[in-house]
This record gives sequence, C-alpha cells and structure tokens, in this order.
Amino acid sequence: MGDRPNVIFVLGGPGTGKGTQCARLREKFGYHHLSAGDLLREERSREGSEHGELIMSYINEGKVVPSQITVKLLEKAMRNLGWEGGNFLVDGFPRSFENLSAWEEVVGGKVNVKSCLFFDCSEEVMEARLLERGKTSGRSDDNIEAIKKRFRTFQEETIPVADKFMQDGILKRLNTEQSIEEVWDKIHNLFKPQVV
Ligand code: UP5
Ligand code: MG
Repeated sequence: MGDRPNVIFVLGGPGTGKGTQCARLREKFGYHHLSAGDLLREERSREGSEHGELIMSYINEGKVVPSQITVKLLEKAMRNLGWEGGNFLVDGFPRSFENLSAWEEVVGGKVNVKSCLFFDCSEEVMEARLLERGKTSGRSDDNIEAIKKRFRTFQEETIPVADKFMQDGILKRLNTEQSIEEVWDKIHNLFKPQVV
C-alpha cells in the first residue's frame, strides 16, 4: 500500500483570497490545488453532466451543493493528479457539517488531513473584491444579491466547521485584508521549510 495523500483544507468567506493564495502555494511548493467551486463549475458546464442544472441553481443561491456530488469530484480529481503521497490544498471545502461527514465517510480514512487554513476578512472587504471581480469574471454569483446569500451560508454553515477544526487544534487563522503580497508573506512563512 502506498502513502496516504496529505490534505490541507483552505476555508474562508467568499473573496478572502483562497484561490489567489492557493495558486501561489502551488507554484512555490508544488501542492496540487483543488478548488471545490471550480470543480463544480466545470461539472456544471460539462456536456452530458447529470447534475448541471442542480449545481447552477445551488451556486446562484449561494447554497452548499449536495455533498455526494462534491466529494465524488474531489476524490476523482485527487486520483487523476496522483493519489499516493500527493500533497493537496482543498480550497472552499468542507463548507458544512454535511460536507465534512460525507468526506469522512468516502475518503476520511484514506487521507491525512494535516490542517485547515482559515482566511479572515470583513464583509466590506470581501464585497468590494467580489464586485470588482464581477465586472469581468463572468461568475453568475458575483453580484450583490448572490454575494449576500453567500455571506449568510458562510456564517451559518461554514463558520461552525471552522470552529470544530479549532477545537481539534488544526485551524490556522490568518487575516487576509492586506494586499496580496502581504498576505502571501504570512502564508509563505507558515509553509516554508524549517531552517533548523
Ligand atoms: N483578491 C484576492 N486577494 C486579495 C488581496 N489580498 N487584496 C486585494 N484583492 C485580492 O479572490 C477574489 C478577488 O479578490 C479576486 O479578484 C482577487 O484578485 C482579489 P479569490 O482568490 O478568487 O478569492 P476566493 O476566496 O477564492 O473567492 P471565491 O469567490 O472563489 O470564494 P467562494 O468561497 O465564494 O467561491 P467558491 O468557488 O469556493 O464557491 C462558489 C459556490 O460554489 C459556493 O457559494 C457554493 O454554492 C458552491 N460550492 C459548494 O456548494 N460546495 C463546495 O464545496 C464548494 C463550492
Ligand atoms: Mg475561489
């Protein structure tokens, strides 16, 4: 039997910079980066997808897509990228207790969850970033109505998962209101190999 993959969850409200900083970690430290939201958006647009419409309606309402769909996409992507001994950043998941229990049921015992990075930002900052991005992103949920719904789901469903990870002693919390470079400096310091 090969080595179990290592997983770091990356959580934080919409627009806190999860995708931006994970892309840098991928480049600098060779992590595989899986954005659950990107996988769902790809599945939504895939020809012949049986869940396309359902995914679209959940995303537009800022709601958490049924877990078995997301977990299946994550596991498949991990296997495609190289399961054994792989190092994965799982961005934007688990966003609810239902997500977490589905993950534990399907992949829980087969992977090492090392930690959860948690990005913290005020709603004012998140909203400004998302509205700015919405001018060009083409994302159907980058408009003020959907953004408010995403904030609400984050408060009600995702914060309790982060609280659980804190109790488990695996949450690493970072304020991400500063510039991309300043946030990256903090993250880089967390990840860079110990020199001693
Ligand atoms: N930006 C980033 N960092 C900045 C900084 N430090 N200073 C200034 N600007 C900064 O960044 C967002 C924007 O801000 C960009 O323009 C960036 O340049 C700028 P990004 O890195 O994209 O932030 P991120 O946290 O990744 O924001 P995202 O919008 O992707 O967060 P969400 O968590 O809302 O989106 P996600 O794609 O994860 O999920 C979308 C929807 O999919 C969910 O609402 C849900 O309906 C569904 N979903 C599920 O149901 N289940 C899942 O498991 C995952 C998603
Ligand atoms: Mg993202």
